[in-house]
Amino acid sequence: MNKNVSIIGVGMDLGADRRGVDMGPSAIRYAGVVKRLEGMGFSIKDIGDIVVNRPNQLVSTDHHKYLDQVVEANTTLAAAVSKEMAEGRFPLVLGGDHSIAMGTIAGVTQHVKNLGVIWFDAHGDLNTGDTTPSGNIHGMPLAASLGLGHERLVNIGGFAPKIKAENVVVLGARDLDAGERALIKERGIKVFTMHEIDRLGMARVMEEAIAHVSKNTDGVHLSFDLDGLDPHEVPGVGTPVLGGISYREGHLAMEMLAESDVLVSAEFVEVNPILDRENVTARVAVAMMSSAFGDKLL
Ligand code: NNH
Ligand code: MN
Ligand code: MN
Ligand code: MN
Repeated sequence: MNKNVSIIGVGMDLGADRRGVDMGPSAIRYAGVVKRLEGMGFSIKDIGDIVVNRPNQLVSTDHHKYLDQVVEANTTLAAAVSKEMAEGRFPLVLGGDHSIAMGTIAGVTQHVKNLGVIWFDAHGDLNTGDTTPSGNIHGMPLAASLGLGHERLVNIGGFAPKIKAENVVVLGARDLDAGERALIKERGIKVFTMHEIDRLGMARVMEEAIAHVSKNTDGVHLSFDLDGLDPHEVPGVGTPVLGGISYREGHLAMEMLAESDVLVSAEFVEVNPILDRENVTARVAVAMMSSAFGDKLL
């Protein structure tokens, strides 16, 4: 893996229902991400946080809450990610709510034409303005990256679509909305729900997932929503869903990804320090990162 890593923070929570994930980048830095990765031999450049314009009053309407702010932040993020990659560095993006995946993927796909994506999440994030039950844009970034939904979201970075349905794997899903299920079937998106993880075991699931996202692609992006893990292990997430991936399973999944050496970019999102205890969610995020980056016990 590329030993030069750029950390990019995005202190945004406007895509989510509950405030607080805007502090995620600080919590993850406080949990020692830079030291941990440096200790593994990586050269880290922390570019700081992307500026996010927050309205002074949090009121919002319609099917795409805070659309202007979300588009603006993601446009800035896409440019920052693209710039770091142009300098030959691996972008590691710290969220922020999951809407920032639109910007990350828009930046990465300026350099990697056929990008595979592992979407680690309790949710599908496959809603559009027509299917969203909440109006929260963090439930839409995977759809938008596939070219589906509001044209302003779809065209972040100035082009669309970013990725193909056949190059995506969703891992850990256990809370899918009706419109998302329909889309998964219609587009044939590969989803390993908790059922498959229980039934086949994480090792087998990851073998299949890695094979799927590596086939016909030039690199793989890891989009890691902390709520994919079980809320007993990571309480600091805004939309916890019981029955998630255990720490051990998540850790194994990341180790297998590291062994496969396919990652070109990664993001860790939805850490909410307000809902957390003793920063454990951010600390788990750092542990998952170090495994994904090839940390070994021996
Ligand atoms: N599917 C729901 C929605 O669209 C919840 C999405 N929440 C997430 N996604 N945290 O990862 O609002
Ligand atoms: Mn998500
Ligand atoms: Mn989620
Ligand atoms: Mn292990």
